[in-house]
Amino acid sequence: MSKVKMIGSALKNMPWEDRPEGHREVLWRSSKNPIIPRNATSTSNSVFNSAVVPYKDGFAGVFRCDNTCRDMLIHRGFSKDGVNWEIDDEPIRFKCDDPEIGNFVYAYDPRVCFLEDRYYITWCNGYHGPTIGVGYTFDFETFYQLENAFLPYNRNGVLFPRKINGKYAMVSRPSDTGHTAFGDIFYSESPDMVYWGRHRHVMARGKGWQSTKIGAGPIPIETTEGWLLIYHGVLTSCNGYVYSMGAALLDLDEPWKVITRGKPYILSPQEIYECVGDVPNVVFPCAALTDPATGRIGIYYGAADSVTGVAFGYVDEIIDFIKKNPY
Ligand code: BMA
Repeated sequence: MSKVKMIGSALKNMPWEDRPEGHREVLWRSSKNPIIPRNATSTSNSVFNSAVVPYKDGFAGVFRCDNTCRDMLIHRGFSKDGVNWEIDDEPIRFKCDDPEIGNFVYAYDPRVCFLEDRYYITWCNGYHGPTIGVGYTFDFETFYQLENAFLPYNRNGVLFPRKINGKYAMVSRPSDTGHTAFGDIFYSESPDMVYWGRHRHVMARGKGWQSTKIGAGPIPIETTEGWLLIYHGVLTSCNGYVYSMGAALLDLDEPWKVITRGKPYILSPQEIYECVGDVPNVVFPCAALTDPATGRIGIYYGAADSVTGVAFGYVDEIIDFIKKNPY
């Protein structure tokens, strides 16, 4: 087993369940899945593809709640244990200096990244089509919106949790207006969180479960061997798209350079709540909690565009798995 370690503070209180006896795969699901039901707020049709972070003595989150009008909105929530969540009935509204940007159209698939002194939120933001919205909060009470990071069309904008070579860093997936049938992951950097450039290609879609398109999932996890990137990959089956999750290791200083990428998925839709819902056969990771002291990782993912689940694993086992099964 490798001696890989995650960088960061211990998180003793993160949710955890030991690997069930006889379970052979690299990740295992919480026995409490789905931890968030589709009707977690009074108006939600579905709560999925959502982001959580440690906050004060518990956890905070930004949740994708599509409502019963089928508007796509993001809501705030808090939890003591990372499993039982209180999610606001009202969506987050960002304060924005420029009404052209602040004019709300839709928001989905949020990620939350603690960086320097605040919690940045990125999401798929409606602005003449989907692009990457960027905002921040200090306290999960007041939310501020910045410029969109990119021109439309783009999705799955995911920040790195520290500057790299003195610049803010983000991966994203250039897309199209609809249910994009292609897509690779690119890296971009910014001096100020407003202007993004020096774009670099990171990974192309591949074979099998990741043959149609790929997109970054949780905030990349810094380890002694590189950035652990958990991402989703899509297969086009005769019955439509199938969303699974996989992992890759990126160079710490030049994250557009892939060190290792796993050929098999690490989790695919197999449980009933992942296979049956508004969009069947989807596991879509958007966040991870980590405890560097024990190597534990909890991956939060949307299931079948309806509910939210969590899966557990160990960082060294995930990295060993992708090294032993390289792309
Ligand atoms: C993608 C995004 C995700 C969704 C997935 C499956 O294009 O819209 O929000 O989970 O499709 O429907």
